Amino acid sequence: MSGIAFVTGATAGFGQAITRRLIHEGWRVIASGRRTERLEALREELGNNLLPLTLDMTDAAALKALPSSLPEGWKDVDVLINNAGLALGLDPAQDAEYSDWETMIATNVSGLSTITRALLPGMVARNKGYVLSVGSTAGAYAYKGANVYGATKAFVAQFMNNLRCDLLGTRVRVTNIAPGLCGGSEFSNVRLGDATKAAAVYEGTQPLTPEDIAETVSWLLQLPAHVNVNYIEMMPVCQAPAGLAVKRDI
Ligand code: NDP
Ligand code: 8X3
Repeated sequence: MSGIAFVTGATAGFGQAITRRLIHEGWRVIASGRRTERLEALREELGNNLLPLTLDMTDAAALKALPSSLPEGWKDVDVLINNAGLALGLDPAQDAEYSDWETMIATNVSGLSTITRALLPGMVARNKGYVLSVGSTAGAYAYKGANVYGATKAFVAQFMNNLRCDLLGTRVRVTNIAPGLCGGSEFSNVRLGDATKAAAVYEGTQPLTPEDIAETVSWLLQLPAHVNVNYIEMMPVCQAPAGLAVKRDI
């Protein structure tokens, strides 16, 4: 499979690694995010098979205007890689900032579902396409401080499951990739707002890398067109879902 891939969150981390990988494999890539200068730098690096697109995932009108708002020759998106997203904070629910919750829901839930809705009709009409979303292990396993972030990733998981039902009878594929601990991106800096605290998250570990995620995306896209992988959960060897907590004498 090759053609046009639309990568959200291409300015950093997974999205940047996925963009580089797909361009090197012959795809044309619409690389989107809010930081225009980073997108322009990517075009400088990767050439004219990359279309930089400044796009805020919380701007519903801009998302709904897709794909018509894309330049001629870029409207028929074959693959949507729903990667843009973020976690904000690790405070317990009772102390969390309302605004952090609102931003995570606006980006990870509303933005992701709106862009998917906007690009699906073209895929269905062409009877060819792929919606590949980056969920998280946080969507399957609860942990302290994950409250709304984990819930947004559970949304991604179930939205992808439900899309598979609606798309049955078409040749449009759907996958949820759910990584665990992954370094080499801005994720923890964004979440914790502090470089030292962010670095401590990965201390003494060998986490997944953005290139590991890009490798998985690349593999999925090379599978025969009749194969649909519903769900992939990835963790580094140093991580496992290691049990429930018990608090005594409360
Ligand atoms: P980064 O912080 O490095 O990258 C996040 C990307 O999302 C950036 O390109 C950013 O672009 C974009 N983004 C955030 N908010 C918006 C917005 N409102 N509009 C448009 N783009 C936005 O994080 P990662 O690469 O690590 O994360 C990518 C995805 O993977 C996220 O969905 C994250 O939840 C998920 N994930 C991450 C894991 C990890 O441990 N790192 C593990 C599991 C899942 P810009 O700021 O330029 O707009
Ligand atoms: C990112 C992985 O464990 O920080 O989604 O939630 S985790």
